Formats: sequence, C-alpha cells, structure tokens
Amino acid sequence: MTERLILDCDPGHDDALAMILAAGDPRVELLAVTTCAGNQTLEKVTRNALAVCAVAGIDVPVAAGARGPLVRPQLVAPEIHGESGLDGPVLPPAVRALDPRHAVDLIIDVVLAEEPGTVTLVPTGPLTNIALAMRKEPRIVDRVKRVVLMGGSYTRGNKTPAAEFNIAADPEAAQAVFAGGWPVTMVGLDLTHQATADPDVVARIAAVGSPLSEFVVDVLGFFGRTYREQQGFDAPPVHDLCCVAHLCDPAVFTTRDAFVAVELTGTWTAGMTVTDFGDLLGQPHNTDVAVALDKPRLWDMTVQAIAALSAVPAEAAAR
Ligand code: PIR
Ligand code: CA
Repeated sequence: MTERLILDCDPGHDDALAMILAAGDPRVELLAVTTCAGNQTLEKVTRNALAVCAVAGIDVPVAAGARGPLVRPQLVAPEIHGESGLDGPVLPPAVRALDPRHAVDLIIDVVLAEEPGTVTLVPTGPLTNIALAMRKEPRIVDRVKRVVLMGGSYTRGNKTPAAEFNIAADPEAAQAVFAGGWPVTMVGLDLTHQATADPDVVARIAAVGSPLSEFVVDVLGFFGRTYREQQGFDAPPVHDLCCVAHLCDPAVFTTRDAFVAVELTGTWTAGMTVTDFGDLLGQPHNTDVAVALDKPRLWDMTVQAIAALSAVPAEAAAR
C-alpha cells in the first residue's frame, strides 16, 4: 500500500530534498504541500516551495499557512539557509499558482476527504499549522494515520543547547502536537545528524546529469558550506528528508517508544523535547523516537527518486 502524505514545510534546503523524495519515490503519494514560516518568512519559504515544484515537476496543491508562531516572537535561520531561505541554486519562477486556501484549511480538507487512517502528516518546520488545524477541526486527530515530524532531540539542540530549531520556533504548537493523542514519530537531531550528504552522495546525484540533479547539487553545496562554517560539520545533515524516507521504507531507521513533552517554561531550556524512554516521569508513552539510521538505504532511495523525476521530459516538468 502506498503511504499518502501531506508535507508541511519551510523550504529550506533539507525541506526541498524532502519534497523531491516525496514526489519521486513510487512507494509514497504526495497529496499536498503546505508552508509555514520557519527557516525564513512565509513569503520566502512559499516562493521556495513553488520553485522546487517547478524544478522537480511536482503538480500537487501548495498552500501558504502561518506567518509566525502561536505565542513567541518569530525565529528565522538565515545563517544556515541564506536570505532567501534556499540560497545556492538558481530558483526558477513558479509555474503553478498557489492554492487559494490557507494551509490549515487545505490540511483539513484533504484529511476529511480521504479515507480515515490513510493520510500521514509530515511536518518539517515549526508545528504552527498542525496545531492550528487540530484546534480548528479536532476530527482530523482521529482521521490522520500518524504524524512523522522533524524536530526535537533527546540529547541536545541546535538553536539552544537544549532545543532544536523547529520546536524552539513554536514550542506551544509542538506541545499540542505531542500531546494530541495521535501516533507521533519524532525524527530529531539524534537521527538526522546521521543523515549527512557526504561527497560520495553528492557525486552520485551529480552523475544523474539532469537539471534537477544540478539543482540538488547546488542545494547541497550551499547547505554544506553553511553547515561547515556555522556548525563545524564535514557534510550537511539533510534532516527533513529522513521523515519522508521513513514513509517510503520504515526500515530506514529504528525507533524506540517514549514519553515526549516540550519544555515551555524553562529559563534556558524552553523548546526542549524532554524524552523519557522508561518510566521516570510515570507518563504513558506518546511518541516513537527515531534512533538509528540506515544511511545507505536513505541515499539509495534519494538518488533513485532524483533519477526517476529526471526521466520526466523537461517540458512536462515545466508545465
Ligand atoms: C536547520 C534548520 C534550522 C536551523 C538550523 N541551524 C538547521 C531547519 C531544517 O529545515 C530542519 O527542518 C530543522 N530546521 C533542523 O533543526
Ligand atoms: Ca525544515
């Protein structure tokens, strides 16, 4: 059975790769793309989503969502993703119009229109749209198959020592999602930092030899430079890609169940995903936490997806 998903993202270099895998792997069906302010402003990340659709020939509804977090001042990440939010590659103009609906309404409409238990939500930015959709239409909680989100960590953060960026950007929204009562898979930094695009991977992508593969090489080139300069990484970790990869093939990573809650009041720890794999807190486990990556599996499917999308004639891709 193909896994059907809505990608709620803030492209974003790794979000762009997640979109491409979701469109190019035959084991998943991308139903819609929604955007949320995160790596950059809503206008910028939405433009980037449409640009990725144009390059990759993605033809699904794209809707813009929340302009900022529920409670806190907005965070953006230009030091990693650049001023545009997707610096590096040449961004083609959009070839498709934005869906007129708000992202929250598109999410609700798609989930209610499909058979119960068949749609997975894949948030790869701050969780603002997902929290708002839960509150606007609580029936989606029982109808969604599960939520596979990139965010958090059980060891340390990247925005602060305690907090990962997507959760730090909107901790209140994240807490609502973890406590929502639906199955949640947390794909946090502990997992995604294993998903580096090493030089051999970039070479395999370049060897596909298409406009799309060139675009991806440029995406990874910029992301690799900022990750080297800002975070001292040898190669960039392509966080968001891991969520989609898990829908393509669950064996791409192992999980452990845990209780996860988001710290909302700590002086130095706001946005921390407090993770109890045992029973220290006496709370029922609410989350499957991604632990160990099968890296060759991740990059094999990603290279294949890029090749599959590249086989589409350029005219069809640009329609
Ligand atoms: C990556 C991100 C934000 C900040 C940094 N430093 C690095 C974005 C990625 O798009 C991913 O979804 C998540 N947020 C990783 O923290
Ligand atoms: Ca992201």
